[in-house]
Amino acid sequence: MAQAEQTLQEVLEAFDFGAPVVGAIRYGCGHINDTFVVHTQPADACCRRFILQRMSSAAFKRPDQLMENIIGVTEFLGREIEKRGGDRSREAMRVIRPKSGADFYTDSQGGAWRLYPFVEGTICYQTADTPELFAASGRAFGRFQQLLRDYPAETLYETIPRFHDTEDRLAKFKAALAADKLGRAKNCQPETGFVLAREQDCSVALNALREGKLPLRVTHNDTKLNNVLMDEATGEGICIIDLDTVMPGLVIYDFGDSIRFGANHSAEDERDLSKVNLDVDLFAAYTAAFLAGTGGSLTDEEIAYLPWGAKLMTLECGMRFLTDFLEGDTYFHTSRENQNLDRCRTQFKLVGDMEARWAELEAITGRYRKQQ
Ligand code: ADP
Ligand code: GN1
Ligand code: MG
Repeated sequence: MAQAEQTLQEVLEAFDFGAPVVGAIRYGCGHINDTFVVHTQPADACCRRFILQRMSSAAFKRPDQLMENIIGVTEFLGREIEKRGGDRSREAMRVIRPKSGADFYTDSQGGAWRLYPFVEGTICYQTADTPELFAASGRAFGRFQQLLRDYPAETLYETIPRFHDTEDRLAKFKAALAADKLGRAKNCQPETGFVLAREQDCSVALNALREGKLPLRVTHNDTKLNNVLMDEATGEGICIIDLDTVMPGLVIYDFGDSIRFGANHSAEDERDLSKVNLDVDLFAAYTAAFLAGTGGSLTDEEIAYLPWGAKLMTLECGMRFLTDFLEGDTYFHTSRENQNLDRCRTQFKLVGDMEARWAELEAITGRYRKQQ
């Protein structure tokens, strides 16, 4: 039994669920945290559900700082949503503190746990089957960006230092390749060559930031389709979840990571690469919706760099999967052999597609520049 299951009973007792707990089971498709859904049975109402998570100690070294960020951000979002006449209980996450009153619970093994209400009446999709669905996620992530526009960025901790620093990701990949501690480098030579041929690319966004062309904003940094809950009734993206990496970043990262994950019709670990193809119509649908969601607040330079956001997030993520493969699959959850290598291959296939269709991507985003 995994460690998380072993300590579950202790953790359940640390929180007040307001009704007897009738079960807790693993939930969702996240790669990072251990997520459980907890069912409770109030005496005079239907079952109430909660999301209980053990935060990944591999990813997050300071759960205290992480939770301070999340509490600050969720409370801020709740107030902004209320100001706009929204329903904060469905549109914003809410942290439920343990009985101790602390921000999270630390179990006897040192694991850090947090609790949220389950946002009912929503669906979490793993692939964007229609442009409408993908557009709805884009509006939601764009709106998220807008809602946090005035968040005091200087109060946010960097929960994972240099998270989207692609130059640093490249350096970490090279170090893992040189160490090759499991002898796996021989199994990924084409992928290694793919990265090394694109070393210069890894500096494009960072150079633009250093040159003052792209501003730092408060960004989500992990804008996968399965990090937005869609309203079952309306199909709109209502609640952005997985706030672990809300930090100062570039808006092109948020745009790009959504494209990486969602602008194709295959799973991230698909083994048949003939099924992995960039869908430019989905790219176009997302672009329009994301920019509308941000309220037209992006600068022309930011819009110009959107295709780079897509390519860099995809290249970077592929490099991260490859690094984890070389290091023995210690960061991303895996459920089968070579899964991280398969994930890396889908990412690089998509990077290749983006390169081949670069002019089309630039033409799509270029339409939204104010100065033509
Ligand atoms: P990870 O960092 O591991 O991806 P997430 O915070 O994204 O963890 O949670 C994993 C999954 O759990 C999500 O993709 C979603 O399906 C589900 N989930 C998380 N929070 C909620 C919530 N408050 N209400 C409903 N479902 C949720
Ligand atoms: C992880 O937490 P999750 O599963 O939404 C990862 C992202 C990667 C993604 C790849 C904190 O996202 O950065 O892009 O997997 N999150 C963290 O699917 O590392
Ligand atoms: Mg997630």
